Amino acid sequence: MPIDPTQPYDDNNIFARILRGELPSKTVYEDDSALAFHDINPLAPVHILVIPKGSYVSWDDFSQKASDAEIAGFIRAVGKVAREEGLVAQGYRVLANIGMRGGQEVPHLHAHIFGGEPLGPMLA
Ligand code: DGP
Repeated sequence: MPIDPTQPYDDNNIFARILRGELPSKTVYEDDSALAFHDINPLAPVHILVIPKGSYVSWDDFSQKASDAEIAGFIRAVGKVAREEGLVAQGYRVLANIGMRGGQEVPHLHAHIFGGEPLGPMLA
């Protein structure tokens, strides 16, 4: 069920609970500003989610309220994960769903990284 991206941040959303260590995840990368882990329902051979550690509902929320350092940290983390997964030479996709028409289901900003095979026009 897609979320309303204008809702207040829900401290008990799944990714907030993963960040607090209350739920398990297959972590592939972590630094001060971001956490990356395998998607529970992969849509490509490589399907990783990267989330900022700050409490932001969506890309819209993040782009308005996050500090420049948080934004830079998140973007750099996405690039670093893709490099570390060996995706750069063959290419990959970064995607963020936002709100109802975007099909966003988890109300904590996340970037999907897809790779490992030729990708069709849309994923997620
Ligand atoms: P989106 O539609 O952009 O909000 O995508 C949410 C993604 O999150 C979806 O691909 C499945 C994934 N997901 C949902 N719950 C969990 C979870 O508990 N663990 C992990 N690793 N991924 C999850």
